[in-house]
Amino acid sequence: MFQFYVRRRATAIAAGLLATAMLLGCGKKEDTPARPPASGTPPPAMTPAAPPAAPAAATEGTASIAGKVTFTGAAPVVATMDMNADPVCAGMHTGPVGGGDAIVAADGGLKNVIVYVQSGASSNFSAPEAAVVLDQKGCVFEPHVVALQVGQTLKFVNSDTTTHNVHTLSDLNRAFNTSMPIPNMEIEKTFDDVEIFKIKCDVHPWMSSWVGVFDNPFFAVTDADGSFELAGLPAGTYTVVAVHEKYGEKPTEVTVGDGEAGTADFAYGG
Ligand SMILES: [Cu+2]
Repeated sequence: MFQFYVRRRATAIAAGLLATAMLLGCGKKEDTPARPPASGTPPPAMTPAAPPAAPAAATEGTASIAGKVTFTGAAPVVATMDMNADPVCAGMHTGPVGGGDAIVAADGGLKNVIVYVQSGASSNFSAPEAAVVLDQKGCVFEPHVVALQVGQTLKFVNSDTTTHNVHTLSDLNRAFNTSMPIPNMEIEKTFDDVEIFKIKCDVHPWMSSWVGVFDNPFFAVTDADGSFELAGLPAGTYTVVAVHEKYGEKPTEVTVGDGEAGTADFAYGG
C-alpha cells in the first residue's frame, strides 16, 4: 500500500506556539512589579534570544495557486459497497453505493485528491476556530476526504441509528478507536502532527475516510471536477503536492509573486 509522506515538524511548532503563549501571558501580568532578587544576583533572563512572532490568524498573502487534477486513460471502475452485513445500513439505500477512492469525472477530473503546500510556507499559523465535520451518514463517512490544520478540531458525528466506531490508522498522531453507538453522538479530536492517515469503522468494513493534517492553511481537497485552489499565499516558491489514496503523491514546484495566480496541474494514470 502506498505510504504517505509525513513530517515531524509539529512538535517544534507546538513548542513555538507555547513559547509565544507564555510570552503573551507574561505581558498580561506586568501590573505586579518585579521584586529585586533577595540574594542580589541578577534574575534569570525571561526573554528568549529570538522570540517567535505571534501566529497569524489566517492566510496572509495575495497570491494563489490553482489547478486541476486529472486521471488520464480509461477511468477505473468505482467499487460498490456491500452493506448487507448491517440491515440498517442496507435499508438506507435504494441502490448500490460507490466508494470515494477513484471518482473520475467525464472530463478526467479526479475527486478527493488532497493538494497542499509541503514546503516554502511558514508553519507559524494558529488553528482556525471552526471545526471540520466528518459525518457518518448512511453508513458512509462523509466527506470521504477531509483536511485541517494542526490543532484544529475534527468533529465526528454519527447521523445514523446504528453503531459506528472511529478507528484512526495514524502513525505520528496518537491513534484512537472510539465507539459511537448513540444516534447524533459527537466526539471532537485535534491532531498535533502533520500527517495523512486513514480512518475506518470496524463495524462496517466498507467505511473509510482519509484525513490530512497540515501546519499551514494552504491545502485543499479536489472537488468533483478535480479542481482546487490554494489562496492567501505570500509571494514565494512552494513545493505543492497532490496526494491520492490509491494513486500516490505527486510534487511540483510553483513560484508566485504578490497578487499573482499560479497554476499547478497534476495527472495520474495513463
Ligand atoms: Cu460504521
